[in-house]
Amino acid sequence: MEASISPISTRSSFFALLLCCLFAAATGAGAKDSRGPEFVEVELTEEEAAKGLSPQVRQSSGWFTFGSTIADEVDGEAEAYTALEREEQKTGQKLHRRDGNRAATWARIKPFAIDKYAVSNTQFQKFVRATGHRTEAETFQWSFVLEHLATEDVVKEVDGREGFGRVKDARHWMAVKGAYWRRPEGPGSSLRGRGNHPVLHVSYNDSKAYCAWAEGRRLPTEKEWEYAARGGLEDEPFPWGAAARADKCNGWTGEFPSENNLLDGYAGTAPVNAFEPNGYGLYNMVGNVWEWTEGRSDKEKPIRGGSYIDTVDGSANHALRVSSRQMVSPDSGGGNSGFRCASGDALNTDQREIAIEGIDTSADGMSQEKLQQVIAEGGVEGLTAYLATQGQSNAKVLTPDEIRKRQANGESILTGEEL
Ligand SMILES: [Ca+2]
Ligand SMILES: [Ca+2]
Repeated sequence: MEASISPISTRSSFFALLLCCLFAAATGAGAKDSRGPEFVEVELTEEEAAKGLSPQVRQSSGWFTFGSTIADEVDGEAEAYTALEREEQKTGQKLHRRDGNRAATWARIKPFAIDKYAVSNTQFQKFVRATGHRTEAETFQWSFVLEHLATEDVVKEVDGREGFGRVKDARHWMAVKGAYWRRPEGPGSSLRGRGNHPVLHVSYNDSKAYCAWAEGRRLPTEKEWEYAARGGLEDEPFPWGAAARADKCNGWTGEFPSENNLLDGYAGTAPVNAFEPNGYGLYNMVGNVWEWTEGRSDKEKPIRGGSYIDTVDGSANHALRVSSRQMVSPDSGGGNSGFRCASGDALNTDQREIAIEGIDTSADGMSQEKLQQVIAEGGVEGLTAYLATQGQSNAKVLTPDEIRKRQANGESILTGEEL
């Protein structure tokens, strides 16, 4: 699959161009406060080791591309996400998003740490034993299971008179009575041989409960998750780079949903430490299981990274990209939803995103290195001041508030007309 950038034809495209240039330069030499491969593995404390928690990697601070600048998602526009949202508001119809990418912004990250692995069944079991936690799937007494992984008996039950049936627009997902983390494919299934596989059927609320027990841990914000998933690469679609390699992570290979040719070795989940880690030493950021992240709305929470039913090229279900996202209700969960924890005091919300519009990148003093240095040193204020001194009267730096306002109004931050 080709990753393409929109042709440069409008003022807004300058913005896209600038982002791409900046991002391409971000790992370059001489960039103060830019991120590089600066991460360290944190040693577990005695308490953490006793709880069997995942080792973590500590990330240094830096700036990065938050969201997708890749323009091949829907109708060739990087603004696909906001455009779709607008359309949904108008029509009241939920539109399919192959990759719910959001328009890219230049985002700052403060130091935080994140688990190397998704939380495994063995780890979750420790938590349940210690706390008696009852997951939401247990409270509801059913959960979603992929037909391909279920036994004939379970399929019969689902489609029978007493059965709960299937998801209307995704009939491969069955509502299976008695499916929960310990019985991932419903009655008759077990965790045998899957202690080191990611826990499944956990909701946002269940994940939060685990983090609370883990003490000092919490869910990563979307920004943290994406920063970590990128593994030090700037504006690449995958944690390993640009190539849509189906053998690099656990997705679906073969004709979905009937055939899985096991090109990546797994029809369902893989162990949490399967496949090569990314540049930050993190495993399975894309693929295997969707991972819960923290978001601002109480009604919906973001999940990231896709799962074993998704594909690197987006040919079936979601695209397994670092920018892919879905918003789902916090009590949802199923046979492909899991999580990993983060820690750190500075909750990296989207408070400090920066966008620039109307800039003439061909002018003097607008080189990628220079602008990056200015942003790194002075943030929004520094950049605004610098652009003014350079005679860039058309350029406008959007503050986080302005970006949010526009997004709330359904406007794309890439195509603002009022400037
Ligand atoms: Ca697979
Ligand atoms: Ca994952």
